[in-house]
Amino acid sequence: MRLPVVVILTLLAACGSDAPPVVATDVVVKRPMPGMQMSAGYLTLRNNSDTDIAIDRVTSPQFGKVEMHETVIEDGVSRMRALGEVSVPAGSAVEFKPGGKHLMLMRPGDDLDSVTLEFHSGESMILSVSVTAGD
Ligand SMILES: [Cu+2]
Repeated sequence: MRLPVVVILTLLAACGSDAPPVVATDVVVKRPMPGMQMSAGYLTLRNNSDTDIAIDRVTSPQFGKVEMHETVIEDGVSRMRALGEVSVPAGSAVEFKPGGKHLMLMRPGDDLDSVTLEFHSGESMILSVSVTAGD
C-alpha cells in the first residue's frame, strides 16, 4: 500500500514548485516631483493560475500609503477614483498604465533606490516586486 501515498506527495510537490500564480512585468515607479508627497506606479499583472485573483490591498515599505486608482473621463474631465479591489482573471492580465488603472503612491520615504510593492489578496501576500524609482 505504499505506492498511492508516494503518488499523492509527488503531485503536491509539483503544484508547489511551479512558477508563482501571479507575476509582474514592466514595473515602473515614478520618483515624486520635488515637493510632492505623491507619485504613481505602473505594471502589468499576469495571473497564471486557473483561479481568478482579487487584489484588495497594495503596500510598500517605502510609502506610507498605496492606493489602486483608475483614471476616468467624466463630462470631459479626467478624474481619478480609488478602486477597492482589482480582479485579475484566470489566465489573463491587467495593465496599470498612464490614463488607466495605476498605483497611487503616497507619503514617500527618503530612500527610493529600491521600492518594493506588495500585492495582497485577503490574508495572503501574493506578490512582491522591487524596482528602482525613476523619473
Ligand atoms: Cu491616482
